[in-house]
Amino acid sequence: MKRILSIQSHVVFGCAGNSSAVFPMRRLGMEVWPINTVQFSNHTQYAQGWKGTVMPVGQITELVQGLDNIGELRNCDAVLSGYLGSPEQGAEIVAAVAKIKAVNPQAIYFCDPVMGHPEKGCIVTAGVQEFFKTKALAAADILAPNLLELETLTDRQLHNLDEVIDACKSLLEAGVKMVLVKHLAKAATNQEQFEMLLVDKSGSYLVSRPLYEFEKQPVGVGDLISGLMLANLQAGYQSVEAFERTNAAVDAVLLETFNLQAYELQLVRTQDAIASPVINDRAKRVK
Ligand code: PXL
Repeated sequence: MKRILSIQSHVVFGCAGNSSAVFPMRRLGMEVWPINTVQFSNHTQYAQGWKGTVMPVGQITELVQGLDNIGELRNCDAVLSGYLGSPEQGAEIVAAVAKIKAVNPQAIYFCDPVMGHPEKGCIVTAGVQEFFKTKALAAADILAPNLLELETLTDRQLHNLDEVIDACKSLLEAGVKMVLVKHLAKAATNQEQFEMLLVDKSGSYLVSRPLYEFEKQPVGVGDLISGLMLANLQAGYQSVEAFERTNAAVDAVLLETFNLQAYELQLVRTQDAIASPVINDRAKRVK
């Protein structure tokens, strides 16, 4: 049994942050310890807005101290972070990672650098970007940016796959062991498909899945991708197979969501596909 400390947002209704990633990770057999960075009624992309609060500074540190007091910190195999409510929470996460690695050197830090998409309504507080570019980058074993986040992390403009691979390699040179680009967007090789890229020391790999014509694109897909990738890795799958399984599971969730014309991800209805995905698209080695 692997244990994952998952530090990201909580929404009461629907799927984003922990509310998107925790159930799928558990369905893959992980023991998940959620810490919530915010508690919102719903994700921030509803036209009607949202209610709720950012968790106070100090709470992550306090909860991690509590886990240490009961002797559980050394049992933590991985830390996953996503949507942050404040840059101070970022510093607390990096300190928690250091504390965990001191008692379990095998533990890894999977960082999804959620930077927001103001034009889409994904609002992330000022200062969080800077945290990811500096402290998170130095501490992360695995990074899972989308294209925009990768551009910000590397201070580069990325127009095509070669440039994206180069940018990922620059992160590997900085000490990150694996980079998963959750969405290649304008740098994709086929604009009719949804493409993701995995770069690690074994090479660079592309997977694709169909694009569904949603009226309103569901939120929390990136959080689902990161959670599934980490859980599949922790379950013992090699990086490329974990990547293929993640892609296939996300496709199953999105297809069901699309077929039901739903706005929120249909995770419960697709739980069997999450646990045992049917892989139609094998990863293609691109470098
Ligand atoms: O999926 C990113 C995300 C996470 N958490 C919250 C969000 C969003 C995107 O809008 O609102 C609360």
